[in-house]
Amino acid sequence: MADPWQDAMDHAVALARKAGTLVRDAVQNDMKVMLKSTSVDLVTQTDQKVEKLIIESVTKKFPTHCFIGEESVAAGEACVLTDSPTWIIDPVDGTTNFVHGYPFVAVCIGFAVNKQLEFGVVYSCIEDKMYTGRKGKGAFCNGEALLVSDQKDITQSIVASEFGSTRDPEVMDKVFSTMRKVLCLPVHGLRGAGSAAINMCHVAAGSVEAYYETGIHCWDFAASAVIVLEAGGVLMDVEGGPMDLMSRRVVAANCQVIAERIVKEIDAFQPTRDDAA
Ligand code: LIP
Repeated sequence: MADPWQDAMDHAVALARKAGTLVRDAVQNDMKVMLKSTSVDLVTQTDQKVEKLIIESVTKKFPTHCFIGEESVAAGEACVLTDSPTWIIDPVDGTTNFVHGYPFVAVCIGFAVNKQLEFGVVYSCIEDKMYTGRKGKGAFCNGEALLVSDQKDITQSIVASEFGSTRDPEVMDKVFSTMRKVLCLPVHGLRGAGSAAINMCHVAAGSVEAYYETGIHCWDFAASAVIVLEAGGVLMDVEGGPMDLMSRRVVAANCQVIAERIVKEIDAFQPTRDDAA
């Protein structure tokens, strides 16, 4: 049977590439940096321009489809995932990297129907790496199939995480305490690309065994969630149990054993959910 969402996925890949060119060009130029939720939560005109480009183009081609976009939500739109085909967009994941010219910046497009993720496209545009995942059909980077690491021993692993976009001392205490515990398992190393999506693509590609973070948003990880699963990985909530796209928390790992081992070390907290009214 023909794939009902192939056309949408092809369009997402083409749009991510176009948007990525725009982002890459903008890195060379002076940019106006604005602030969102905190003084370390940055946004630029490029974030806004790229999201507009994607939404306008998708609306023309698929007029009935819905959107959850990082910058549209920042501008006051609701963040509600319905059963309708929905494009979940992070125009620039790793905005801080983008502002500083740190080379991990991704255009992320996730797509869900009946609240189930169908495909994800993450274009790491400075590296020119196009990651894609289609439910039931595998994950790829520049056309090469992706496979998670086969490591089952956390002490032989690299784990990725981030410091996030808040500097609330209570949150920072939990972030550091968790990092300390994970490091002292011990693991081979702790890494962070500065982009949730790229960290998760590194799990899918087998270069890190796991990634966890609390405080991210659905647009940061919807697209890469499909890529991790299709590369053979697992997704979990930071307290164990199923991953919840609106919860702002995720553990992505190469296997269940490693995901569960990390969950044991996490000092969990619950930020305001993405779908809180
Ligand atoms: C960023 C994430 C990063 C996380 C930040 C932020 P943005 O996304 O990818 O991993 O630590 O809090 O959410 O804001 O650059 O799209």
